[in-house]
Amino acid sequence: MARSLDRSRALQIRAEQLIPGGVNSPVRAFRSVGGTPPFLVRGLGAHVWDADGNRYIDYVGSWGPLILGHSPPEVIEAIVQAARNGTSFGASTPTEADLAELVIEAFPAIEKVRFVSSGTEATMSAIRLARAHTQRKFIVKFEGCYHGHSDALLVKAGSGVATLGIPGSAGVPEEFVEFTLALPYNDRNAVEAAFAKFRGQIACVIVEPVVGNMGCVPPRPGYLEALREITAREGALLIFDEVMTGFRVAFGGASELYHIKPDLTTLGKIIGGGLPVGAYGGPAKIMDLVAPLGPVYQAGTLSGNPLAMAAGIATLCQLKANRKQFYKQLDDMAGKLVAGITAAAKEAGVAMTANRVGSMFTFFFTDKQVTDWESAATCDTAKFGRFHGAMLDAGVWLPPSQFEAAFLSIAHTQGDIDDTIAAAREALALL
Ligand code: HOZ
Repeated sequence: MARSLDRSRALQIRAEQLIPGGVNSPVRAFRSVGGTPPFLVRGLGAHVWDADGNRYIDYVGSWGPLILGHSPPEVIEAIVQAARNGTSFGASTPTEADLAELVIEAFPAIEKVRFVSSGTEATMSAIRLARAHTQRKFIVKFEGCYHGHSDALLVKAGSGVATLGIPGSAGVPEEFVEFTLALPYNDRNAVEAAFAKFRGQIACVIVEPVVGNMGCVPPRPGYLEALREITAREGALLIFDEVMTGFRVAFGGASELYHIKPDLTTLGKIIGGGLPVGAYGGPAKIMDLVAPLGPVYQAGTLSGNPLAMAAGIATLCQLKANRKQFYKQLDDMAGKLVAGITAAAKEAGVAMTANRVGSMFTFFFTDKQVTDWESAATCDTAKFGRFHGAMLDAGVWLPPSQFEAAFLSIAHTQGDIDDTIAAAREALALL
């Protein structure tokens, strides 16, 4: 039965008069799936509630940060305690080094780390640093990967850009992206060819080691190793954008899972425990090029914000305390969920390909294997939209885009998984 969304509808109408599209980030507008975006007012554990009182099992988790679920008591307590001492100083505070220590311990490739306020800032700053270090101009990114909305990286990007079918962005002059090479993901030969064509000119290769922003797309066996080998051979830096995968696919992110040591790593989402944090890090000899030690400028009033540091520390301490069991449980539960929905699609005769790495996953409405943007783009997005709407009606909150990954948290129970599979069975039967 369809839910009442009267309050959300009224809130959307008001917001649209004040905020472009009524949203502060485009995918939230539900443009590609249709329907009224429910306005959320509360989250607890694996569940969220909208302004009309409808409850949903949440598989967005704030787009990844909420690996512990909503409002975990330890994190909330840490935020409240920090807030009592002041919310921002624009000066150094002791907890910045505490979070830095946790990050450095988890990522052996990082000797020094700089905190910023978003993933966009992290990737933009890492690119600047790579260019300064190598004294080269070109950068390589991959089609369907999304590294935030800075000018140089908005080329053939995933996430909202792919969702809305925007090829790049108005307002970005061609000249600003003339040094950005966008290549197909999972294709070693394309990278070799680019390095052959632009020999000695490519500063870095930036990659989501497991893509989350065209939906979840894992690397082919040997692909990340190839990127490592080629960049090392050619004197370019390899940047792993682990904003989504860091502390998600393993405690030490994709670098740990695939045993690769990138030169620079960007982080976000989980390290902020639900508050706005990004980070970039790498060897001291490269990081020390950043001001005030070196000539690469990057700054921010809210960088290293004490509330965000507190939330991040509380979250990472939870993950670290029981990491083996924690990631195994996430993997098992996500495996059951994906297997159940895949079986339901088969029963219903719906062409669907599920991709999963640990607790990030996507149900692609296509009969093709999804390994890159070309294959992701074969999806029947209209069918996905109908599935998404039916799941919402049944109380399941999935990302409102075919080209975004879903996330499971440690708060999801077997009951949540069973209810989600049952909802999917009904939704798929209706397609
Ligand atoms: N582009 C974000 C996920 N990849 C969505 C951010 C948001 O709407 O909060």
